[in-house]
Amino acid sequence: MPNMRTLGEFVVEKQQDFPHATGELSSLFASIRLAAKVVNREINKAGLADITGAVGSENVQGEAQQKLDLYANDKFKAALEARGQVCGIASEEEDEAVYFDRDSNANAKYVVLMDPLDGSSNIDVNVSVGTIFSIYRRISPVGTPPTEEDFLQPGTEQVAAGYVIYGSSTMLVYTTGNGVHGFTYDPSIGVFCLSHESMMIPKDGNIYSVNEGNYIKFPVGVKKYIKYCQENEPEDGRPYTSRYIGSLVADFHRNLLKGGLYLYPSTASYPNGKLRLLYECNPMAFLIEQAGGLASDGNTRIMELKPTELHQRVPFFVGSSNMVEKLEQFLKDFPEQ
Ligand code: P6P
Repeated sequence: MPNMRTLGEFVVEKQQDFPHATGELSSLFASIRLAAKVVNREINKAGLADITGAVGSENVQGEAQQKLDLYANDKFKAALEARGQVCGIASEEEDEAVYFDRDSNANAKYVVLMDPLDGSSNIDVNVSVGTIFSIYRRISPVGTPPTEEDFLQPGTEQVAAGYVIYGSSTMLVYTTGNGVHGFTYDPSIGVFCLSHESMMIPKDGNIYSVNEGNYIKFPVGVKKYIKYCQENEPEDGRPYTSRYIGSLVADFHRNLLKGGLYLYPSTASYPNGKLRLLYECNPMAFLIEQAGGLASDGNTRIMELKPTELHQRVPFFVGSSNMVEKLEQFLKDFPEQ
Protein backbone atom coordinates (compact mmCIF):
# COMPACT_ATOMS: atom_id res chain seq x y z
CA MET A 1 0.00 0.00 0.00
CA PRO A 2 1.65 3.25 -1.14
CA ASN A 3 2.84 5.52 1.68
CA MET A 4 1.36 3.20 4.27
CA ARG A 5 2.54 4.54 7.59
CA THR A 6 1.20 2.75 10.63
CA LEU A 7 0.33 4.31 13.97
CA GLY A 8 3.16 2.43 15.65
CA GLU A 9 5.76 3.65 13.15
CA PHE A 10 4.40 7.21 13.24
CA VAL A 11 4.50 7.46 17.05
CA VAL A 12 8.10 6.24 17.11
CA GLU A 13 9.02 8.59 14.26
CA LYS A 14 7.43 11.56 16.08
CA GLN A 15 9.06 10.48 19.32
CA GLN A 16 12.17 12.20 17.99
CA ASP A 17 10.25 15.46 18.62
CA PHE A 18 10.82 14.80 22.33
CA PRO A 19 14.56 15.10 23.05
CA HIS A 20 14.33 13.13 26.27
CA ALA A 21 11.86 10.54 24.98
CA THR A 22 12.97 7.10 25.92
CA GLY A 23 10.20 5.15 24.24
CA GLU A 24 7.88 4.87 27.24
CA LEU A 25 5.21 7.00 25.62
CA SER A 26 5.48 4.96 22.42
CA SER A 27 5.03 1.82 24.47
CA LEU A 28 2.04 3.36 26.24
CA PHE A 29 0.48 4.13 22.87
CA ALA A 30 0.98 0.51 21.86
CA SER A 31 -1.24 -0.56 24.75
CA ILE A 32 -3.96 1.91 23.71
CA ARG A 33 -3.68 0.67 20.14
CA LEU A 34 -4.09 -2.95 21.25
CA ALA A 35 -7.09 -2.27 23.50
CA ALA A 36 -8.74 -0.25 20.74
CA LYS A 37 -8.52 -3.23 18.37
CA VAL A 38 -10.00 -5.56 20.97
CA VAL A 39 -12.88 -3.21 21.80
CA ASN A 40 -13.48 -2.53 18.12
CA ARG A 41 -13.91 -6.25 17.50
CA GLU A 42 -16.57 -6.54 20.23
CA ILE A 43 -18.44 -3.45 19.11
CA ASN A 44 -18.57 -4.70 15.55
CA LYS A 45 -20.36 -7.86 16.65
CA ALA A 46 -22.39 -6.26 19.44
CA GLY A 47 -25.62 -6.95 17.63
CA LEU A 48 -24.78 -10.64 17.43
CA ALA A 49 -23.15 -11.33 20.76
CA ASP A 50 -24.92 -11.09 24.08
CA ILE A 51 -22.96 -7.97 24.89
CA THR A 52 -25.34 -5.11 24.28
CA GLY A 53 -27.66 -3.65 26.83
CA ALA A 54 -27.29 -2.69 30.45
CA VAL A 55 -25.82 -4.84 33.20
CA GLY A 56 -28.20 -3.55 35.85
CA SER A 57 -25.51 -1.58 37.71
CA GLU A 58 -24.78 2.15 37.75
CA ASN A 59 -21.50 4.03 37.60
CA VAL A 60 -20.55 6.82 39.98
CA GLN A 61 -22.45 9.17 37.71
CA GLY A 62 -25.63 7.22 38.42
CA GLU A 63 -25.74 6.17 34.76
CA ALA A 64 -26.76 2.64 33.78
CA GLN A 65 -23.59 0.77 32.87
CA GLN A 66 -23.72 -0.97 29.52
CA LYS A 67 -22.03 -4.34 29.13
CA LEU A 68 -19.65 -2.85 26.58
CA ASP A 69 -18.82 0.05 28.93
CA LEU A 70 -17.43 -2.39 31.43
CA TYR A 71 -15.83 -4.54 28.74
CA ALA A 72 -14.01 -1.53 27.27
CA ASN A 73 -12.99 -0.32 30.72
CA ASP A 74 -11.51 -3.70 31.62
CA LYS A 75 -9.63 -4.06 28.33
CA PHE A 76 -8.05 -0.61 28.40
CA LYS A 77 -7.21 -0.95 32.10
CA ALA A 78 -5.56 -4.35 31.55
CA ALA A 79 -3.62 -3.21 28.48
CA LEU A 80 -2.36 -0.08 30.24
CA GLU A 81 -1.28 -2.02 33.35
CA ALA A 82 0.44 -4.75 31.34
CA ARG A 83 2.97 -2.47 29.64
CA GLY A 84 4.37 -1.05 32.88
CA GLN A 85 4.43 2.61 31.72
CA VAL A 86 1.33 3.67 33.69
CA CYS A 87 1.10 3.79 37.51
CA GLY A 88 -2.66 4.28 37.61
CA ILE A 89 -5.82 5.22 35.74
CA ALA A 90 -9.01 7.19 36.35
CA SER A 91 -12.10 6.21 34.42
CA GLU A 92 -15.72 7.19 34.04
CA GLU A 93 -16.50 3.59 35.01
CA GLU A 94 -14.42 3.62 38.22
CA ASP A 95 -15.60 5.45 41.34
CA GLU A 96 -12.00 6.09 42.46
CA ALA A 97 -8.63 6.20 40.69
CA VAL A 98 -7.15 2.71 40.20
CA TYR A 99 -3.52 2.42 41.34
CA PHE A 100 -1.58 -0.32 39.58
CA ASP A 101 0.64 -2.85 41.33
CA ARG A 102 3.83 -1.04 42.31
CA ASP A 103 6.15 -3.95 41.60
CA SER A 104 5.28 -4.39 37.95
CA ASN A 105 4.83 -0.67 37.39
CA ALA A 106 7.58 0.56 39.70
CA ASN A 107 9.15 2.84 37.09
CA ALA A 108 5.89 4.02 35.55
CA LYS A 109 5.98 7.71 34.73
CA TYR A 110 2.42 8.28 33.46
CA VAL A 111 -1.22 8.31 34.52
CA VAL A 112 -4.11 7.88 32.09
CA LEU A 113 -7.64 9.24 32.42
CA MET A 114 -10.31 7.82 30.16
CA ASP A 115 -13.89 7.49 29.15
CA PRO A 116 -13.64 3.92 27.89
CA LEU A 117 -16.84 4.00 25.88
CA ASP A 118 -18.42 7.40 25.46
CA GLY A 119 -21.95 7.49 24.08
CA SER A 120 -22.41 3.81 24.90
CA SER A 121 -26.19 4.11 25.20
CA ASN A 122 -26.11 4.48 21.41
CA ILE A 123 -24.64 1.03 20.83
CA ASP A 124 -28.01 -0.73 20.85
CA VAL A 125 -29.15 1.54 18.02
CA ASN A 126 -25.94 1.15 16.00
CA VAL A 127 -24.74 4.74 16.39
CA SER A 128 -21.01 5.57 16.53
CA VAL A 129 -19.38 5.55 19.97
CA GLY A 130 -15.87 6.30 21.15
CA THR A 131 -13.06 5.95 23.65
CA ILE A 132 -11.45 9.15 24.97
CA PHE A 133 -8.05 9.20 26.71
CA SER A 134 -5.81 11.77 28.36
CA ILE A 135 -2.19 11.15 29.42
CA TYR A 136 -0.20 13.04 32.08
CA ARG A 137 3.27 12.66 33.56
CA ARG A 138 2.83 11.76 37.22
CA ILE A 139 3.69 14.41 39.84
CA SER A 140 4.38 11.97 42.68
CA PRO A 141 7.86 10.39 42.72
CA VAL A 142 8.42 7.36 40.50
CA GLY A 143 8.41 4.20 42.61
CA THR A 144 5.90 5.53 45.15
CA PRO A 145 2.14 4.95 45.02
CA PRO A 146 0.34 7.47 42.79
CA THR A 147 -1.72 10.14 44.56
CA GLU A 148 -4.95 11.88 43.63
CA GLU A 149 -2.82 14.94 42.78
CA ASP A 150 -1.42 12.99 39.81
CA PHE A 151 -4.95 12.88 38.38
CA LEU A 152 -6.08 16.42 39.23
CA GLN A 153 -3.70 18.30 36.94
CA PRO A 154 -4.95 21.08 34.63
CA GLY A 155 -5.39 20.16 30.98
CA THR A 156 -2.38 22.28 30.02
CA GLU A 157 -0.19 19.58 31.62
CA GLN A 158 -1.39 16.82 29.28
CA VAL A 159 1.41 14.94 27.51
CA ALA A 160 -0.96 13.39 24.99
CA ALA A 161 -4.68 12.97 24.32
CA GLY A 162 -6.88 11.28 21.78
CA TYR A 163 -9.94 9.29 20.93
CA VAL A 164 -10.98 6.18 19.09
CA ILE A 165 -14.20 6.50 17.08
CA TYR A 166 -15.94 3.20 16.37
CA GLY A 167 -18.01 4.26 13.38
CA SER A 168 -18.50 3.37 9.72
CA SER A 169 -14.75 2.94 9.97
CA THR A 170 -12.73 2.88 13.16
CA MET A 171 -10.22 5.68 13.61
CA LEU A 172 -7.72 6.67 16.26
CA VAL A 173 -7.01 10.42 16.45
CA TYR A 174 -4.32 11.75 18.82
CA THR A 175 -1.98 14.60 19.66
CA THR A 176 1.21 14.86 21.69
CA GLY A 177 1.32 18.62 21.21
CA ASN A 178 2.73 18.42 17.69
CA GLY A 179 -0.45 18.54 15.65
CA VAL A 180 -3.43 16.19 15.40
CA HIS A 181 -3.09 12.99 13.38
CA GLY A 182 -5.74 10.44 12.39
CA PHE A 183 -5.30 6.75 11.66
CA THR A 184 -7.90 4.51 10.05
CA TYR A 185 -8.08 0.88 11.11
CA ASP A 186 -7.68 -1.73 8.39
CA PRO A 187 -9.20 -4.89 9.92
CA SER A 188 -7.90 -7.06 7.09
CA ILE A 189 -4.35 -6.54 8.38
CA GLY A 190 -5.16 -5.40 11.93
CA VAL A 191 -3.29 -2.12 11.59
CA PHE A 192 -4.11 1.59 12.09
CA CYS A 193 -2.86 3.39 8.96
CA LEU A 194 -2.15 7.13 8.74
CA SER A 195 -5.09 8.67 6.87
CA HIS A 196 -5.33 12.26 8.22
CA GLU A 197 -1.97 13.91 8.96
CA SER A 198 -1.93 17.32 10.68
CA MET A 199 -5.70 17.79 10.95
CA MET A 200 -6.91 21.40 11.22
CA ILE A 201 -10.47 22.52 12.00
CA PRO A 202 -11.83 25.35 9.79
CA LYS A 203 -11.97 28.65 11.71
CA ASP A 204 -15.61 28.95 10.73
CA GLY A 205 -18.34 26.40 10.23
CA ASN A 206 -22.08 26.16 9.72
CA ILE A 207 -22.77 23.19 12.01
CA TYR A 208 -23.91 23.58 15.60
CA SER A 209 -24.35 20.48 17.77
CA VAL A 210 -26.58 20.78 20.84
CA ASN A 211 -29.45 18.87 22.43
CA GLU A 212 -32.19 21.45 21.82
CA GLY A 213 -34.53 19.42 24.00
CA ASN A 214 -32.81 21.15 26.93
CA TYR A 215 -33.38 24.61 25.41
CA ILE A 216 -35.76 25.94 28.05
CA LYS A 217 -33.12 25.75 30.78
CA PHE A 218 -30.13 26.94 28.74
CA PRO A 219 -28.38 30.13 29.85
CA VAL A 220 -29.81 33.18 28.03
CA GLY A 221 -26.60 33.67 26.05
CA VAL A 222 -26.81 30.12 24.68
CA LYS A 223 -30.44 30.63 23.70
CA LYS A 224 -29.46 33.85 21.92
CA TYR A 225 -26.64 32.04 20.10
CA ILE A 226 -28.97 29.28 18.90
CA LYS A 227 -31.51 31.84 17.69
CA TYR A 228 -28.66 33.70 15.95
CA CYS A 229 -27.75 30.50 14.07
CA GLN A 230 -31.39 29.94 13.11
CA GLU A 231 -31.87 33.51 11.84
CA ASN A 232 -28.51 34.30 10.21
CA GLU A 233 -26.02 32.83 7.79
CA PRO A 234 -22.27 32.53 8.24
CA GLU A 235 -20.09 34.73 6.04
CA ASP A 236 -19.84 32.01 3.39
CA GLY A 237 -23.59 32.13 2.82
CA ARG A 238 -24.33 28.51 3.70
CA PRO A 239 -27.17 28.46 6.27
CA TYR A 240 -26.37 26.99 9.66
CA THR A 241 -27.41 23.41 10.16
CA SER A 242 -28.10 21.55 13.40
CA ARG A 243 -26.40 18.18 13.70
CA TYR A 244 -26.47 16.28 17.02
CA ILE A 245 -25.61 12.60 17.19
CA GLY A 246 -25.69 12.28 20.98
CA SER A 247 -22.16 10.87 20.97
CA LEU A 248 -19.49 13.45 21.78
CA VAL A 249 -16.73 11.69 19.86
CA ALA A 250 -18.88 11.44 16.71
CA ASP A 251 -20.07 15.07 16.86
CA PHE A 252 -16.55 16.27 17.66
CA HIS A 253 -14.97 14.25 14.84
CA ARG A 254 -17.43 15.54 12.22
CA ASN A 255 -16.93 19.13 13.38
CA LEU A 256 -13.14 18.68 13.35
CA LEU A 257 -13.32 17.66 9.69
CA LYS A 258 -16.00 20.11 8.51
CA GLY A 259 -15.97 22.96 11.01
CA GLY A 260 -18.61 23.45 13.66
CA LEU A 261 -19.42 24.00 17.32
CA TYR A 262 -20.43 21.43 19.93
CA LEU A 263 -22.31 22.81 22.93
CA TYR A 264 -23.19 21.14 26.22
CA PRO A 265 -24.26 24.03 28.47
CA SER A 266 -25.60 23.83 32.00
CA THR A 267 -29.12 22.37 31.93
CA ALA A 268 -31.88 21.58 34.42
CA SER A 269 -30.56 18.04 34.84
CA TYR A 270 -26.90 19.10 34.79
CA PRO A 271 -26.54 22.55 36.41
CA ASN A 272 -22.75 22.31 35.99
CA GLY A 273 -22.96 20.78 32.54
CA LYS A 274 -22.95 17.05 31.82
CA LEU A 275 -19.50 16.41 30.42
CA ARG A 276 -16.60 15.49 32.68
CA LEU A 277 -13.63 17.85 32.77
CA LEU A 278 -10.87 15.30 33.25
CA TYR A 279 -11.57 12.56 30.74
CA GLU A 280 -13.88 14.17 28.19
CA CYS A 281 -13.36 17.96 28.05
CA ASN A 282 -9.60 18.23 28.64
CA PRO A 283 -8.53 15.64 26.03
CA MET A 284 -10.94 17.09 23.45
CA ALA A 285 -9.71 20.58 24.32
CA PHE A 286 -6.07 19.57 23.78
CA LEU A 287 -6.97 18.08 20.40
CA ILE A 288 -9.05 21.04 19.21
CA GLU A 289 -6.43 23.61 20.21
CA GLN A 290 -3.76 21.61 18.40
CA ALA A 291 -6.08 21.65 15.36
CA GLY A 292 -6.51 25.46 15.56
CA GLY A 293 -9.84 25.52 17.40
CA LEU A 294 -10.96 26.54 20.89
CA ALA A 295 -12.54 24.89 23.93
CA SER A 296 -14.17 26.84 26.73
CA ASP A 297 -16.64 26.52 29.60
CA GLY A 298 -18.19 29.71 28.22
CA ASN A 299 -15.87 31.93 30.20
CA THR A 300 -12.53 30.18 30.73
CA ARG A 301 -10.23 28.12 28.52
CA ILE A 302 -11.03 24.50 29.44
CA MET A 303 -7.40 23.46 29.81
CA GLU A 304 -6.75 26.20 32.39
CA LEU A 305 -9.46 25.01 34.78
CA LYS A 306 -7.96 23.61 37.99
CA PRO A 307 -9.66 20.26 38.67
CA THR A 308 -10.99 19.65 42.19
CA GLU A 309 -12.38 16.12 41.86
CA LEU A 310 -12.16 13.20 39.45
CA HIS A 311 -15.69 13.25 38.03
CA GLN A 312 -16.40 16.95 38.05
CA ARG A 313 -18.60 18.27 35.28
CA VAL A 314 -18.26 21.57 33.39
CA PRO A 315 -20.21 23.36 30.67
CA PHE A 316 -18.42 22.59 27.39
CA PHE A 317 -18.19 24.54 24.12
CA VAL A 318 -15.67 23.22 21.59
CA GLY A 319 -14.95 23.67 17.89
CA SER A 320 -14.18 26.30 15.27
CA SER A 321 -12.47 29.29 16.88
CA ASN A 322 -14.75 31.96 15.37
CA MET A 323 -17.84 30.03 16.50
CA VAL A 324 -16.58 29.54 20.07
CA GLU A 325 -15.71 33.26 20.27
CA LYS A 326 -19.17 34.18 18.96
CA LEU A 327 -20.83 31.99 21.59
CA GLU A 328 -18.66 33.48 24.36
CA GLN A 329 -19.62 36.98 23.20
CA PHE A 330 -23.33 36.13 23.50
CA LEU A 331 -22.72 34.82 27.03
CA LYS A 332 -20.95 38.09 27.91
CA ASP A 333 -23.64 40.27 26.28
CA PHE A 334 -26.46 38.34 27.99
CA PRO A 335 -25.19 37.36 31.46
CA GLU A 336 -27.29 35.14 33.73
CA GLN A 337 -29.34 37.21 36.18
P1 P6P B 1 -27.65 14.13 26.04
C1 P6P B 1 -22.92 10.57 26.10
O1 P6P B 1 -23.61 10.15 27.28
C2 P6P B 1 -22.43 11.98 26.35
O2 P6P B 1 -21.56 11.99 27.43
C3 P6P B 1 -21.77 12.55 25.09
O3 P6P B 1 -21.11 11.57 24.36
C4 P6P B 1 -22.95 13.13 24.33
O4 P6P B 1 -22.58 14.22 23.50
C5 P6P B 1 -23.87 13.61 25.46
O5 P6P B 1 -23.55 12.82 26.61
C6 P6P B 1 -25.33 13.39 25.12
O6 P6P B 1 -26.08 13.87 26.21
O7 P6P B 1 -28.08 14.72 27.36
O8 P6P B 1 -27.82 15.11 24.91
O9 P6P B 1 -28.26 12.78 25.73
